Amino acid sequence: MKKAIGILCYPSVGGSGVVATELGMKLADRGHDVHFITSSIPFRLTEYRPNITVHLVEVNQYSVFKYPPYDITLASKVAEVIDLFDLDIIHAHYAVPHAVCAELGRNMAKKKGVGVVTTLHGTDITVIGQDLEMQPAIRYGIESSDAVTAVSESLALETNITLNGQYAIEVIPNSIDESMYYPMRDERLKRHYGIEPDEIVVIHISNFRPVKRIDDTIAAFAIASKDRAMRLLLVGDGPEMGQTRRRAKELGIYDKIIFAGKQEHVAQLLAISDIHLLLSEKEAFGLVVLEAMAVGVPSVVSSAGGLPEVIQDGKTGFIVPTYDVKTAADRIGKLADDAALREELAEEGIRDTRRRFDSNQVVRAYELLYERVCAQY
Ligand code: GMT
Repeated sequence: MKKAIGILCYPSVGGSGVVATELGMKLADRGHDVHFITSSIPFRLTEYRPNITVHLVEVNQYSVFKYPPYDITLASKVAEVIDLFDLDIIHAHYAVPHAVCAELGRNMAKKKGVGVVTTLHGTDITVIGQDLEMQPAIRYGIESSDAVTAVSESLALETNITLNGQYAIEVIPNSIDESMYYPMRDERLKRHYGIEPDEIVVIHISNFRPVKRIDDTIAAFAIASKDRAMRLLLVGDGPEMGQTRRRAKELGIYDKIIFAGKQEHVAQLLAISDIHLLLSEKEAFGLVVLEAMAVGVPSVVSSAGGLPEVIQDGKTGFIVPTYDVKTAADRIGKLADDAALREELAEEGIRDTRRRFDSNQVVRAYELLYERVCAQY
């Protein structure tokens, strides 16, 4: 049945924002009324849909407050949107602050019986969850939600371990926009970056936070590229960028690296790549691995978090122990030397993306969850 759904998410670049926005667009395509309640227009909301409304949370900077009251303003906006648009459900992406604000907002609203669904994306548990000061807020966000989902089994398990809880967390994996990420190979961009036709391109895409272990990426590439014609395409920017450049110089591989900077659309960059690399120490899902897989680029990933739920070792890519730079280099070399193996893994990856991460199946899973939650009221 058609529902009015409020979505709380981080609108800026990042997997959780992408997942939430694309879910909202798919829900709108299926006839639901979707209301994004965020600090700015979600960057992936590129197409107009009459049944999507964005409600901006504008925080006033009163001189009496030392800190701008963002969370309270968000909760207040949630209450306003519930009453104005007769919302049935609020879907909060991240326990903190969004699930907490969703709960506060529904209590402030005049309309009662609004459901709250929370999706955990990782950082709220694996990073913020380690902060004991924040644990009561995370627990509150989870416990006050009518249903909680996690993007991987690993995250669901880690949530219960971290919070010492026994929460029933349903796993609904991430999916991608299949109209943006599909099997493609387009060598034209190579010329722009000065890449020779016979050079193997290894790509890493991230927000360059310490959790992504860029040092390991650089070190593994340095070993693998020693006697091979290879380039490393680094896409993204963040706090580790300075250290990455320094390390690349120390290892003598600076000239083999292309720094593409922060990019919103990475499909074209994946289309000139042969191997994708993600050696994070924590990763709830790794949306970029799925994007690479959909385009037809096999990944070498660490065994952290939910990555082994996305990649099947030896079948759709390679999984190496976290922090094991030598094994990562070995797998990169193996793929670099064997075009047929790359092709085999890529083909199986494309099939697996369609089999296990089909966006229609994922949206249907959320719809069924909304039905169940609404039936409680
Ligand atoms: O990876 C990040 O640092 C960004 C973060 C986010 O908020 O987008 O990503 C998290 O959510 C993504 C979407 O569910 C997952 O694919 C990422 O694995 C997860 N990041 C971590 O767990 C570190």
